[in-house]
Amino acid sequence: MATSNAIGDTPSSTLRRFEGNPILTAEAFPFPANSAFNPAAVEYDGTTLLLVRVEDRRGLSLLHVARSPNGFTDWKVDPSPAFRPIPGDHSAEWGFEDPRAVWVPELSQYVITCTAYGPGGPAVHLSLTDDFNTFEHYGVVIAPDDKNAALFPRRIGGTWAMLHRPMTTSHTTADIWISRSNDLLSWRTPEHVMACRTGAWWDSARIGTGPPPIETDEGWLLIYHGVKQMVGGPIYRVGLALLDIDEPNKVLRRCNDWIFGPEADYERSGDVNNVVFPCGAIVDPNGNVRVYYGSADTTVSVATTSVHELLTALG
Ligand code: BMA
Repeated sequence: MATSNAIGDTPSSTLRRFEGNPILTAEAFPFPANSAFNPAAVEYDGTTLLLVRVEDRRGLSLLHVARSPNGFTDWKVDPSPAFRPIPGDHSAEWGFEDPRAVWVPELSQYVITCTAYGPGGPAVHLSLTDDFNTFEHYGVVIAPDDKNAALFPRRIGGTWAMLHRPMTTSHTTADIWISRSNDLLSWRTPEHVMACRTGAWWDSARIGTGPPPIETDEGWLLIYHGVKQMVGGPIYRVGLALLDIDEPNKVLRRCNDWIFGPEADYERSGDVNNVVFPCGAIVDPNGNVRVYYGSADTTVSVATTSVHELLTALG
């Protein structure tokens, strides 16, 4: 599938935009929607399956399944949403946002982490499924304010581990932390993993995990978003780090430069300008990677790379 060398992409760019971007817009969904963005991505039943955040015309977000035979084109969306706001359930009264999904071989299930949004603030919500039709909802597993949660695909040192982004009023920045659990339900006190950088850096205001970490021979590859606060508003870009395979609270390497940022019109301009926000990555058996991301909080886009290129970028 052709990836573009327009908009500044070159063969040596670490991530290259698909020339058919954006791949999904609000019009694809079977109800009046405002926007479709920030999707989880997995391989399911021979298709690429995205769990897309779709904002309805009340302003509330739900999660909706879209499937493609090749991961780039011919998207078909399910007739009704997979997750929708729950009237009377305060934790998700305003909907579900920014899912990440990962296949967990030990459970023979996909684990979905997303933000449940309600009057208490954004919180980490966890669900299991093996068919994206019926879901076992564990509900809110980490209290507000917390978001950008992504589970590692296997136990590490005997326990489940999840990256997430707690926010406290006493901290002005927002960093990546890790929590551990024996049952995916009760999570221990978080340990700090990686901080925002300071001052003029591109990731100085906030950082958060993107897709679930990717296991490699050199460590866990972490694709993350970083935010710089500008006079004209924030800019969301994408960076890379490598976490120790056995002690994923340890950062082995971190790219100084961002590897991807808003350049195309559909990333520069939308409901929120200047945002690329990856939540899903699919690695094929040859190590090719498709990164699915929200563009300007309005549409879904995809860019390609490989595990080798990502590790090379990390130096
Ligand atoms: C973050 C999240 C994302 C969104 C991003 C840019 O805080 O809410 O859903 O894509 O801001 O607006």
